[in-house]
Amino acid sequence: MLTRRKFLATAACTVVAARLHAEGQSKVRVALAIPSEATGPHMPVDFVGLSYEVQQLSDPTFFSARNSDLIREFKALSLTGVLRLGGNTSEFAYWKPAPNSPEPEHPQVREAEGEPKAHYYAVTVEAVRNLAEFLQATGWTCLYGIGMGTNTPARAAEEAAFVAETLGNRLQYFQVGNEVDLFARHLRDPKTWSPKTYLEEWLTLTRAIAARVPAAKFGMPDVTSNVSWLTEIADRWTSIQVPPQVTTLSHHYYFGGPATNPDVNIPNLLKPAKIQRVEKTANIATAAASKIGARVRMTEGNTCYRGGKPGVSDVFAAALWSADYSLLLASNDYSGINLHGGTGKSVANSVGGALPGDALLEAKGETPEQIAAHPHPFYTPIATFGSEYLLEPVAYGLKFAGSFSGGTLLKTEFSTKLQDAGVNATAYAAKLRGGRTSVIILNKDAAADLEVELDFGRGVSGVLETEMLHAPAQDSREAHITTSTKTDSLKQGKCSVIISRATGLRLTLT
Ligand code: BDP
Repeated sequence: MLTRRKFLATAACTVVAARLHAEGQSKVRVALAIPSEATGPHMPVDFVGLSYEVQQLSDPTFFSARNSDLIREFKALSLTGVLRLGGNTSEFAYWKPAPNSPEPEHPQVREAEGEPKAHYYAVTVEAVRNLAEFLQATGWTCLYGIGMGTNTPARAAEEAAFVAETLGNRLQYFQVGNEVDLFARHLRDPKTWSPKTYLEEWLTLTRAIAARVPAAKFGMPDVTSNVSWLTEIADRWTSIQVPPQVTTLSHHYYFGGPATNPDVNIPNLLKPAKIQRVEKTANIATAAASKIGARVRMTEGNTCYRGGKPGVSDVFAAALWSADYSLLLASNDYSGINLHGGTGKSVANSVGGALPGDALLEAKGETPEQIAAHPHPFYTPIATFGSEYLLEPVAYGLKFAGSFSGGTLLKTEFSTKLQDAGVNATAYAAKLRGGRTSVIILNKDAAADLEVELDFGRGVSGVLETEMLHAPAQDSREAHITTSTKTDSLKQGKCSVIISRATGLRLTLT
């Protein structure tokens, strides 16, 4: 069982920001020049986020001001984060405005693999009040999910009115419908379901909400990965008379899945090839968003769908993945990212009742104690072990990348240069709020260490502060962020750093 201490970010005074490996192993050298002008996208202060199932609200003590241990972990991840509530279970939640309100009639739905069973959850006044206090205590804001699959306009509007009033300025926007591009599997008629019919329904629900909450803002359509829906929605947008206010176009992203899929493994997760896929999606999504004056957010995602894969989702490789993926999204002008997680029960329910990763561990002969030592769900950024909450490796990667929040990215060709040099590494740079320049280099290579000569430009002087994201190995069940107060001064604007395999390094010029 992992101890809490193992996970804590430690602050130590290390001067060398690297761990060199034994001789005989390869080292790649490359020079990177840092541009002085910040001409890339702005990374908002609330870039970092988490995503939870709406079903999590059925325990009103979870998101509550009294849950101080969870509040501490949220704040350790970010002081200005965004909590998104949604997931498959949001389609099976119903608003219960008073303790004696009867459960409404629910429409008939079909069962489909990987989708929830038709078990309905009440969202209560108490849960929303506690959520408001939780947000206040953490400093986070909220993207609040209201169901579409089995909801009615009247119930949606009533819930939204209470949520808007109770969350106040902690509410960023409402998201109505989760992964609507998959509704044809279980919630709607596959013969008629399309972006067009979705949009018609969405307008009915959101107009009912806007009638009660005139200032309501929305994010949509929260598709799984099919961003052609965003294009089609944006194309239809101009023909809508007085459309509700949409600030964000959203999609989800899971690297692969489910846990039984052998292609979901560490080498594939860290492969440079995924960069093209992410950029292709980003180009389509950002083009659609700019057409309607919105921004794009990746509102739900992680390493492996249906609850994650043990040994991939819950190890240090996931930290390198989340740091890299977050910065790749920021470089592609996303307004933020929400990594999905929560309790084992809520996520198991969201995918039909069980996590395929558990069956995988059982088949491998792991004992119940060994299985319980994994976080449930396997990909969760904040795990629940008994009454303890722990930041998992995937959260450390997000936190590491989140250090650029509020800054403006510098346009660089770093990643191409690094790949040309034959190393699986990426690098990003930003001008932080206050004007300091910061560089993050992620060495995802399993075999090669990296020596980088950084050139900040002639005449640039200063001292470099370093932070290292590391663990003993890519498959370690741990991650650390080590801060060192000071390293070398620049010599003629240059410095040389060594980044061991499976390590992230952040250098900030002070
Ligand atoms: C998404 C769902 C979410 C699930 C997740 C998963 O929105 O509810 O928990 O996938 O499969 O498709 O892990």
